[in-house]
Amino acid sequence: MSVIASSPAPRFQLILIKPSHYDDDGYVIRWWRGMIPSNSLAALYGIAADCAAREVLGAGVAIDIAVIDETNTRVDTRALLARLREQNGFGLVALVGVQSNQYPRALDIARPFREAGVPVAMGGFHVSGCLAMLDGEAVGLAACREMGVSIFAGEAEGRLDQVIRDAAANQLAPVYNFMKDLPGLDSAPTPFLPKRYVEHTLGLSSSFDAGRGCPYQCSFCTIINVQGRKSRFRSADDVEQLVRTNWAQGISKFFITDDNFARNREWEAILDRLIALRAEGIPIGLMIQVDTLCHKIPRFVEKSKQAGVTRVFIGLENVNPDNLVNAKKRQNKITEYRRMLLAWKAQGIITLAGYILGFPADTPDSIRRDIAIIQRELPLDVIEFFCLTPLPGSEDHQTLWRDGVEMDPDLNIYDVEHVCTAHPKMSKGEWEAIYREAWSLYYTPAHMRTLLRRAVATGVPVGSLVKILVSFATTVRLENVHPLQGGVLRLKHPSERRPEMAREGALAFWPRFAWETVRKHASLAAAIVRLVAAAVVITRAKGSTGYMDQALMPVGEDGDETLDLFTQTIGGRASLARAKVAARPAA
Ligand code: B12
Ligand code: SF4
Repeated sequence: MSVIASSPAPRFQLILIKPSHYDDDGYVIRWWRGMIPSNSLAALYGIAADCAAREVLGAGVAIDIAVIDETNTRVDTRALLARLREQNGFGLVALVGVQSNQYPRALDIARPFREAGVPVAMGGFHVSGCLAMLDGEAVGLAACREMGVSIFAGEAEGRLDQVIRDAAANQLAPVYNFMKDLPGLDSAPTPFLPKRYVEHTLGLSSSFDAGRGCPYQCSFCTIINVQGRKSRFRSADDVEQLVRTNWAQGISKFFITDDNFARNREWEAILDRLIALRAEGIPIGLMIQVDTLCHKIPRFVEKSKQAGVTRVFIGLENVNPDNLVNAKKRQNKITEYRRMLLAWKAQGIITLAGYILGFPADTPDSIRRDIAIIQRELPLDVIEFFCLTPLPGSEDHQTLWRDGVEMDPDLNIYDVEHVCTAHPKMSKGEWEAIYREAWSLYYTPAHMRTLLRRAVATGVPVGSLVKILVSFATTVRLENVHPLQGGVLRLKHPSERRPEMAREGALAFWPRFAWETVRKHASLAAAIVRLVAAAVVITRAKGSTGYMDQALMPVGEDGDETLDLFTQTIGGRASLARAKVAARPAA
């Protein structure tokens, strides 16, 4: 938090809070160190710092900006209220990047501020998605109106001035709706967080979105309905400037958060600029997110490597084409999966894939079969499982809502780790059980050894892979949260329990918390020792660089037609047949 200088004129206190959400026991998910910094906070900070520099409240009226990411910092309401009181309540609490699962927590954070008469505004995917797809009341938006929390739908670039001025005049509008007017990003303030905030996450990396929007139409996706399907992008000049600003504070590792960087129309200019900056000596390291056809874009994979990409997240989602068609994810061609993954492997880049469980054709047995096929036949390093969830803002949610189909009323569990609606073939219990089982099916000690062998053979950095495997193999089992919500050393406080759940006494809470912490860390230490030992043995083994298995085999001329990937499902056979027809030379 910035220090308030004593001054006779009140200074506007802009408090940016990114809420976390509650775990299954009702406690806020918070860590000593988070895994990944919040890009929503970085985006808002960049825009707010620009407002402060331009003195949008008038010449000489200072704006102090405080940043709190609740996943790694406790929201000390009392201290924040005292700070606001010192400035005669001149300020705004901005609840930033609030997702549906964070909405109940965001309201709980807002309550004491509203009771004290402090202006509060909320933005992010929940309110934007609801206003884009629903009637302006659903889901739960009435709670904001009742509490006097202002709803901001759309993007803050070019609009935060107005919100700050309205808050300063204590005249926030109940709703700001810019959903039909998404801003261009060229020359917009770029995401930025001062180092003192970035240090609350591991690995000193920051983030930026080089663009927004995706051309595809996946029915479970909220992004296209909030950020649109047209590619809006930052210029290479803006990206260079943000890299330099970060490097000035010693940060050169970035997560580019575009949901599909391969469809950012400026990808090549941006990568070329990053390549030039690396040549200058800035040790840029990048993680990007792409689609399964990215390898078909000439030069994309190679330039990604040259620009410093070390990890790539791919929206694989499923290996059963029937499920992909059902989700309108027709662009995912399973016949291309191996080519795409091998293209990244050829560059020594770690591949991570999102995999959704609970599509209509899924059953516990089909999921077990598909995971085994992936292990055997796809050269993929890391997989993350999610439950198919009707996220507010998605077409799936809109359809169920319109049809009056029952969905769980507790938004706190819309975190893609919980089951929120019925499935045609699995009971809720079966679905929940196979979600948990999937993690242990994939991350077996034997398969992790195979992944390490493949890494040694393909030049993937083994140390980095070990770190990721530790997190993905243990977080669900030990912490009961998804690795994307994970961190180091879980922190809890009795006062941070969901108000709907009984507050525990100190004597019950602290001894149990201490014992849980010791138990979990002993188990974590054992997992680390096992994996590191396996990595050392495998790296030193004679002939390790020549390791080969089914997954690493080059795609055959026959398109691998005997693989289980294609023979085990009707859709798989049909996909292969279609791919063969497409590959046939024209008569
Ligand atoms: C990067 C990312 C992450 C990162 C970092 C989190 C972050 N928010 O930066 C990581 C990997 C940690 C992550 C984790 C998760 N994520 Co995520 N993530 C994203 C992603 C790809 C980009 C976020 C981003 O930077 N967007 C760009 C910023 C600038 O947009 P924005 O946040 O909407 O903010 C703009 C406006 O909304 C507005 N605004 C926002 N707040 C405010 C406040 C005020 C007062 C005002 C005026 C304006 C304003 O102005 C901003 C600038 O224009 C989004 C998808 C997307 N395209 O946004 C998913 C997304 C936000 N994530 C999602 C989910 C579900 C999760 C997880 C729950 C998954 C899981 N189980 O682990 C966790 C939750 C962890 C957490 N604590 O946040 C969902 C949320 C859907 C929903 N309706 O709730 C999304 C939309 C993806 C999806 N599947 O649909 N995520
Ligand atoms: S490819 Fe990804 S971002 Fe694009 S529509 Fe599908 S899920 Fe959404």
